[in-house]
Amino acid sequence: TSLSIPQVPKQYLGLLGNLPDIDPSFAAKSFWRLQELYGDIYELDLLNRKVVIISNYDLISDVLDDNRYEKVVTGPLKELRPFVKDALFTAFPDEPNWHKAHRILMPVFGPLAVKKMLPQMLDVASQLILRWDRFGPNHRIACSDDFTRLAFDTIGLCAFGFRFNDFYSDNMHEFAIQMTDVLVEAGKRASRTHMETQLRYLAAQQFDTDIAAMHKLCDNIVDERIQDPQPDSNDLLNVMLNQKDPETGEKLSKENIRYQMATFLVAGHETTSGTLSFLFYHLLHNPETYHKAQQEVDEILGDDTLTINHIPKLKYIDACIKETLRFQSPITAVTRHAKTPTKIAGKYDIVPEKPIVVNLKGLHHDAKIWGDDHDQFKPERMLDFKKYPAGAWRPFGIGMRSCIGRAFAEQEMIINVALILQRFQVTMADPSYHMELKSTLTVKPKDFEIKVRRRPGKD
Ligand code: MNH
Repeated sequence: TSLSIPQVPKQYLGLLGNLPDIDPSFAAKSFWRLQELYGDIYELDLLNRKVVIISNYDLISDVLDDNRYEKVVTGPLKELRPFVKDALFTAFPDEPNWHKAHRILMPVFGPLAVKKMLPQMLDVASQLILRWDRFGPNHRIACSDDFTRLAFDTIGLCAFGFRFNDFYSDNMHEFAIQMTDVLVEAGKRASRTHMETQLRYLAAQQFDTDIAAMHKLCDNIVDERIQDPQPDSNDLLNVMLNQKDPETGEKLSKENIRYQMATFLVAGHETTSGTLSFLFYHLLHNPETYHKAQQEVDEILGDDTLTINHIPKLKYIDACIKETLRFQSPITAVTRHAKTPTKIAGKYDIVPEKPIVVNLKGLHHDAKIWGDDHDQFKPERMLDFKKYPAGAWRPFGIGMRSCIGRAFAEQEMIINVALILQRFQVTMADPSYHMELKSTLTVKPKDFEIKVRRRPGKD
């Protein structure tokens, strides 16, 4: 037996497919709304492609299987390819450069290698602390902006020894602004017809100019490193320039290194900064969790300087990060397709031509897994993480194409939360703030502001 996948009804005689149902600047929100209307599996006709959206654990856990499904680069990711081509995130499954870069880069993103990056991470973290300290207790801090500076500068320094110095100017580095514009445009293109994209030629021109400028900055960093090698540095750029792929004996090309660099900045900065913003939002809305997190920092860290040995002991903060990523994953979906015709979860026929959008919000709010309190922020549930089935928590994606930067991001987030709680009492700038989401491919809280006051005795 086989169940059929409900097709979302089309308006306007079907001429526009389901495009009228999708908000081009925030497609994920439309997917969530349609889940409420049409259930945990439905099909959309986006004119240039038909996609199936799946939104519960039963269906999604089937699609985790790398043997039967693989990543499909479509929608916004495909639109990003002019910028990042066949680098890790946007490579098609059969592109040789994915395998090559994966083999070369996996070791440098492993837990051991990431531990060695602690000094650079602390360097940037201390810039954030200093900046907030100088602002004093009355300044309204645009949370997402400062966490974006933090994430951007951290990758720049750890990955290529480059200082964007975002904390030293009022405006974000032009690279960050160009990148946001490109991400937003790529998101819109995914829910528009090709003709409409071409008609909006000013946006198209801006897209190309932004990409050229960002490529130039990456190329300059690479050229500088070739002219002035840093043999003692442990950064990713050295590895990318010098390491040979164990299988082919080849190195990455200069052009490919540029795309990898751009990818680390895209994949690493919005996700990490969005998560940190959400995390502080939740802590401030649930004062008992704030209190517990701060107590943990006082017990484990006290007034000491943070070292690598403190990190595994910060278990409650780790649980807060995990719960934040469950509650609202900054990357809202990953896309797969069947390698050969199969049945999703043994029930729904699916062909390779149809991309399957894995709705992570649906997975992370499946009441069958997370309980009736899935809509509450409860880090406690993450202290005993193993009690949930494998695949129930997937904010870093699935299988062989899951996040290569996970250990990096987790270390960066945990140390920054600890250092902020150690030094400051954080409050909401506007206690009546009501969270709205903003989407630039990844989602983050819109216009969320905080105030920080130095805790007594912490100087
Ligand atoms: Mn990351 C892939 C989430 C931080 C670099 N990342 C993914 C995917 C998710 C994801 C989900 C899978 C996408 C897909 O299947 O289409 N990443 C995150 C989250 C955080 C994060 C939630 C932080 C929080 N990621 C980072 C950081 C870096 C990074 C930091 C780099 C410094 N991520 C990547 C790369 C990939 C990826 C590279 C693509 C991996 C591959 O396909 O081989």
